[in-house]
Amino acid sequence: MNRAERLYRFDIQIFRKSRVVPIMSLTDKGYRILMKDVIREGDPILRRKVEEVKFPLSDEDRNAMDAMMRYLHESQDDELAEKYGLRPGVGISANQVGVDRRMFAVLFTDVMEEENPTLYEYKLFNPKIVSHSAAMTYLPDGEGCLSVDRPVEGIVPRYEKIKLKAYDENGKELLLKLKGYPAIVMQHELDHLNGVMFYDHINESDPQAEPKGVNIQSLW
Ligand code: UDB
Ligand code: ZN
Repeated sequence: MNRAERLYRFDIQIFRKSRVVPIMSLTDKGYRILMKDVIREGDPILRRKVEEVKFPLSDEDRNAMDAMMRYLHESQDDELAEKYGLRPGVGISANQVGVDRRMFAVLFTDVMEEENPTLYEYKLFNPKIVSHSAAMTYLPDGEGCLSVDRPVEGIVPRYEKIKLKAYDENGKELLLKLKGYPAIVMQHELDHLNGVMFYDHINESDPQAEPKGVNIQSLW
């Protein structure tokens, strides 16, 4: 092997090595979350209770949250969703992308309001249900999850109304009064932070059975 050949082989080595080093991490500014970043059911990460967020936010926590909200926006843009193979999401929790912080992002309009629907675009930190209705509701078509790659049928009972206390990205306390679809989305995301999956709520012996002894109505 002459000198030129050796250098050539050496260059290839460097090239191959550089290819396996991640260029960017999810907690870096400007990261784009893809489906490969979404943790799927079966991974114990989704079953663990997640850690409180501390204020002021660290750069890592802020960047991760920004990436989560960016995912929701891009996944709801037909062109970008197609280009990057994103599943259109209405909400995403930090532990679904491997970040151990009690925070989630939501982006949706209330499907029940026909004209001028309210936009729910929130980055929420340390969320907590402070009170809820006795009455319950559920999505008639059931729920799905970005972390679940199979259809799961069955009634997922949710509180019809909740009061959610949370903090915004500046550490300011928020009290959200939610009803119907928005309340369902928030409960789904908050469950993730406690290691709970939507199908944990489905009646095992009869998935389409409404729970007994509770005031419950389908959302539509
Ligand atoms: C979702 N999206 O994002 F009514 F334009 C679901 C998935 C699992 C199907 C991607 C969804 O409901 N999109 C939707 C709904 C509409 C109108 C519309 C788009 N999630 C979020 C999630 O898994 N977070 O962890 C599941 C939802 C099921 C009930 C609430 C959250
Ligand atoms: Zn989910």
